Amino acid sequence: MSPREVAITPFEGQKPGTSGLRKKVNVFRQPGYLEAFVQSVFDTQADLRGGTLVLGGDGRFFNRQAIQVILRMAAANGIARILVGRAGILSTPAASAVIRRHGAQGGLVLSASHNPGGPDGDFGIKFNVGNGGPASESVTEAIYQRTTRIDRYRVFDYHDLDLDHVSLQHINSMAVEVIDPVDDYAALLETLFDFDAIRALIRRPDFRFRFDAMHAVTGPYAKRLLIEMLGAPHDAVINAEPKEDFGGHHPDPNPAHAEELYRETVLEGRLDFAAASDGDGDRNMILGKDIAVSPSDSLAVLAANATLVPGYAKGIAGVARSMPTSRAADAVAAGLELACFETPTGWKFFGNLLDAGRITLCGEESYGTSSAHVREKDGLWAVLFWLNLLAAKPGETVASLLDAHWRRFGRHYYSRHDYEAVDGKVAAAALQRLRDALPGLPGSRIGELVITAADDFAYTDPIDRSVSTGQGLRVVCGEQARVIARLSGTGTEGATVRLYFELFESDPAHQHDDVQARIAPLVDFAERMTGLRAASGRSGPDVVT
Ligand code: VG1
Ligand code: CO
Repeated sequence: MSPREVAITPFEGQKPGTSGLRKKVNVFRQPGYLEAFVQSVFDTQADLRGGTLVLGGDGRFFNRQAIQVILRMAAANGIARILVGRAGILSTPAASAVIRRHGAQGGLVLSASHNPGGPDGDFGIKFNVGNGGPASESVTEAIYQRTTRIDRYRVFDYHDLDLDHVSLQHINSMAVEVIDPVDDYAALLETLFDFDAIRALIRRPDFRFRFDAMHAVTGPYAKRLLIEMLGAPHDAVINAEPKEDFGGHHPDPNPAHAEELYRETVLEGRLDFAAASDGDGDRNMILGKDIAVSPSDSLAVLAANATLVPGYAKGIAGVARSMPTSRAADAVAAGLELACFETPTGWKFFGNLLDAGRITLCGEESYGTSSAHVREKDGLWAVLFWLNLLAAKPGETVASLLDAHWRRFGRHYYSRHDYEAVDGKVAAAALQRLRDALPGLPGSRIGELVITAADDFAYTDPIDRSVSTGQGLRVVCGEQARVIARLSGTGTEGATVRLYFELFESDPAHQHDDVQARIAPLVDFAERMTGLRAASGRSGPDVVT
């Protein structure tokens, strides 16, 4: 059998954003669109030829069709072996684990994460490299450059493979191994946590616990880990059936989209511990009775208590957080004399630090936390970590753990305000107003707070010295506060403006105030500087987390 070459012309805008190429399903269904991007990956990533590629996705609409196309193209492009998750399923952290465990040269992860799915929803594709993590900016840029010149793709004419059973099949000489999507991942997590202690906690009748898989990819993973391996009751995992359209919801684990779980746990106090994960299983939301854990605080708490967990008992090398993530982790790093790094938004920026052993834990304010066990953020890992902490500290609750943490390290009040689907020009102009004002801001005040620095964040990778500019506007009031503004790089409609607010409080007597009330002066300042609400005709943000 010889491959067929199909002539195509380049598609505009195949530039990966914060996390891969994300577009409306309709865009991806244009003839040749998916193929043009995938061929650009194969054309630029020479070590895939003769190598192993991992393939799977979050199960959203178009996942199965895309996988069949990629299999036929991979065979035509000289890939020797493909590991594909059964039914085309691999959560993002599981894909990372599989790449690492099987020494693959890379992986294609099909997901638009928390973006809605279905025929009118979003689809996405991301290339991960041999360390299991998202490709660096230089790699995605090379892929993008190739998409602007692509003139053909290579494919075998071959029937669809049966992906619903673990099996070994072939397309020409390429081996296609359909693997259990959970096995490698579950085996890896078992090496990190004290499963016996967690089992004992989960079985306690007074420990009311629930995990919401949001009809997304984590259902099978949560069932295996939480129910089969850790003995949780069957009804502890809800919405466990992955659906192509996520049941019509945003599979986004935050108080706005996991509304019911939030109400029952935080507002009504009917559960002691609740958690949710996103479309592709890399995000996590942690809730306790009467309290929601801010993702920035979650990273800080995990870092401060890591040695209680077997996988980290020997201590952690350091922590990293994305720039907009609150400096709660920095406070822990300073207190425990750990290295601490600030990177741009997006998991790809943690890869070099993890590979070099400079950090063990890392996280983002967007409900993402993980460690050196994989090169992606990992939702269920964070859930097991919290459960392990609670198991290791009998008598403590989520609320008491946070309380003790704030007393020791201070509290960073934190909130993110998203303005979604704003007209692109309006959004750009609003950010430009702030950007223009930055040089004049140091020395001026926001109420009592004095602005000490204001800039457009640029990052020099400490390992490979690569430079990334334009990573978000930040206004800093010493250790006291920050206001940050940036444009989302994952949306598919108009522009999403993210405003981030952080305020430090060291006095335990004032660590239990209303978050929005405390940051209100910062919110007013952001509006004065950007004019975003006025220009976009909005009375407030679409989503507050
Ligand atoms: C968002 C988050 C960022 C995260 C990215 C991918 O990006 O802010 O922290 O890494 O999504 O996460 P942006 O550019 O829209 O702000 V996921 O779970 O959507 O792959
Ligand atoms: Co995700």
